[in-house]
Amino acid sequence: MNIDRIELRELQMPLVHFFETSFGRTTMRRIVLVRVDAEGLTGWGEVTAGEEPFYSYETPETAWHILRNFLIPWTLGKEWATPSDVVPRFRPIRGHNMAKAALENALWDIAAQQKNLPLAKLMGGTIQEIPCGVSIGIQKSIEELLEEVAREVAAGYQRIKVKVKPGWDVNVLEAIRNRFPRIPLMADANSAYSLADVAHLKEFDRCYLMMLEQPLGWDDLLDHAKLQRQISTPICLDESIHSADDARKALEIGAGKIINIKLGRVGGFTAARQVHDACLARRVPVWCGGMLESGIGRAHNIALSTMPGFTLPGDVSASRRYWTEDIIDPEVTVSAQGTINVPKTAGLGYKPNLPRIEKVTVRKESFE
Ligand code: OSB
Ligand code: MG
Repeated sequence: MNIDRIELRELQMPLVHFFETSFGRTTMRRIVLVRVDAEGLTGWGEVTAGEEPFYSYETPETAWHILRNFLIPWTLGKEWATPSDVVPRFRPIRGHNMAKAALENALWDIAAQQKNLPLAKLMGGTIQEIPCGVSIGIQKSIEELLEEVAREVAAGYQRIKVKVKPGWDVNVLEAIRNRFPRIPLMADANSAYSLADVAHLKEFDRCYLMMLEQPLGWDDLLDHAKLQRQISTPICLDESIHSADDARKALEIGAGKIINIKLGRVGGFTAARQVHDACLARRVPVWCGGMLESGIGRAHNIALSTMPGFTLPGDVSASRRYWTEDIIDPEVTVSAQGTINVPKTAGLGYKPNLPRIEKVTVRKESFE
């Protein structure tokens, strides 16, 4: 694959409803898209960084810098046998996985089109209908949260995840449990606690959660292992896992029992597949996390979610939960059973809507 041209765009898209986590509230997304043109085909990737360096240190600005000044010049004008070949080329840059993933994933989109295969098939995916959950942010009141949970359960979603933080946790989870005794329920703390909170975290066990996601430090493994020995709720790691090696170390020391895989956080499809394989070999279930993606990132998440180890419902849900109008055609829709039908056409399986993308673009730059 010979890369002729790469384009960066920054989009600004307002969310249908604000999304609030333990680290803050998002109302407007800034999304950097990478468009790659190679041998008459076009591939797309999305930078999943948050607007502020709170989930991780990456932001749309840092990704633009790393792509523009390093990753793009290293990729342009070269012949790549497979998209995985960019991984060792990108390795001298420490971290910046979301910037790397956006470019590598665009190459996978092209590779799938060249082979006339859906991206899911190219990645070795076997699941044809993926199970979906939703991630519900912190709301203004428990009453509003209960209404939101009721709406998503009625829509068919197979599990409900709620964001928690000190002061909005066991009280909220118990209110949900009282109203919905049997729904598959989990909580995501985005690193809002420390080992000093063990007594409080033990109270989560009363709520019969499928799992508690990333209760402790974003860069911690050891304290999660100490916590897991003291609570019965399974811990799921998100922020702390950046590679298959991280996954191996986490599972060896018992830092968690489940891993959430995000393409951006681990640096693209090649690394995501390695994390998946490391977990599958140890019979550890994985699921696909979300980063409030536009349709481009969402389409990549759908392809990832078809790999056989993705046995738990992920945070991959319908476009309409985020956007009044998504940037792909058709939009991502979810069945009444809470599933997404994996597209069977070549590449992403959804067509980027170019006029719509142009309308929400606030800057662009191209490289030849
Ligand atoms: O921790 O999983 C997370 C969104 C932004 C940053 C971090 C996270 C999330 C979500 C939303 O939980 C998942 C989604 O619906 O895209
Ligand atoms: Mg999370």
